[in-house]
Amino acid sequence: MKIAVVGATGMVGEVMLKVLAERNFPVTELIPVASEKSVGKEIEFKGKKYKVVNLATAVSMKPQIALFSAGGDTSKEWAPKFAEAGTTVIDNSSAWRMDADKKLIIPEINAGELTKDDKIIANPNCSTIQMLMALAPLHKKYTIKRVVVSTYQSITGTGVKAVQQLENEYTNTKGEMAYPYPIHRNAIPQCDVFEDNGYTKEEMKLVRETKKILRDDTVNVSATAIRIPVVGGHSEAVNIEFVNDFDVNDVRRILHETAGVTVQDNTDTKTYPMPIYAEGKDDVFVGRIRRDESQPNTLNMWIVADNLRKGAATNTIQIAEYLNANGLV
Ligand code: 11C
Repeated sequence: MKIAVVGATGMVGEVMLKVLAERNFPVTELIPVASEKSVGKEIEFKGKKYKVVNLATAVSMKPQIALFSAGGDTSKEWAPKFAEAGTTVIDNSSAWRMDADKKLIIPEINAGELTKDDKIIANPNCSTIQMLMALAPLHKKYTIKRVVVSTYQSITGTGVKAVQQLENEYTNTKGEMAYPYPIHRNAIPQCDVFEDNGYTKEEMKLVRETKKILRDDTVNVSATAIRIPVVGGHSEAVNIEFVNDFDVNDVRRILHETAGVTVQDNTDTKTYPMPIYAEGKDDVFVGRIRRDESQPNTLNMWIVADNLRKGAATNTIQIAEYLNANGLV
C-alpha cells in the first residue's frame, strides 16, 4: 500500500513510522509529508530512505491512505483535498472528530461502523481513547450513568516544544515556553484552551467524544485535565457510577479479557499502572480497581497509556489495518 504520513517529522509522526514498521503494515511506498522547511529531508523507514515532500505533491501521488498528525488547521485544509483525490485520511487532530458526517473510531470498540465511503476518519483524543478502552466493555455489561475523571497528562501531548521546556527547566537554560508557567515541579490545571463554560477543550473532548463513540448521550462525563512533568504517558483517575450494581472481580475479569487492556492490580505486591512502564507499549493499563464506598454502584480505577502510542499513532494504524483487512480501501 502507498501510505502518506502527514506530519512525519513531528512527535506522533515519528511514532507512526515506528509502529508501521513494528506491526509490519504492508507499506509498498512511503510518502513522508511535512511543512516546507522539512521538504527534501530524508526519512529512514525499514532500511530505505524516503524524501519528505509537501502536501500538494503528496496529494498528486494519490496514496491509498494518509495518516495525518499535523494539527487541526492542516487537517481542515488538506484532508478534503486528499479525500477528493481518492485517498482515505485517518486524522489525529480534533478537526473532524465532532463532525456529524465523520466517524470517530477506536477499533476495539466501533471499527464496525466503517464503510468504503468513509474518506476522512477521525482518531479520538488520547485521553478519550485510553479511558474508553477500559469503560466501553463495562458500559456494555453494567450501563454507565456518570463518569468523573481527573487526568495527569504527559507533556508529550503538547509536543516537542513542551519536552524542550522541561529539559530547559532541568538545566536552568532559557528557552521558548510551551506553557504559561514552569512545568518542572509543577501541575498545571489547563490542557488546551478554555471554552466559554470554564472547562478546557481537553476536558470537553472527554465529554463529547465519549458520547459519540459509545453512541450514547446518556453517559455523562465530568472532567478535570492536568498537565504534569511526565513523558511516558497519560494517567487518569476515573470514578464511574453505573445504573446496575457490579461485582469487582467480574470487572477485573471483563477488563482482563478485553483485547488491548492489561490489568495491573495487586495491592499486596504494589502492582499498579504507571507511565514509566506504559511508555512504548500499545496496551492500556488498568489498576487500583475498587468499589467507591461513598455511594452505590460506583467504581474507582486508574488508567494509564502511552499517549503517543494507543492514544495516537497505534490507534491510527489499527484503523488502517482494519480498513485493509476488510477491503475498505
Ligand atoms: C494533550 N490530548 O495531551 C492532547 C494532545 O486533540 O489531538 C492531543 C490533542 C488532540 O494535550
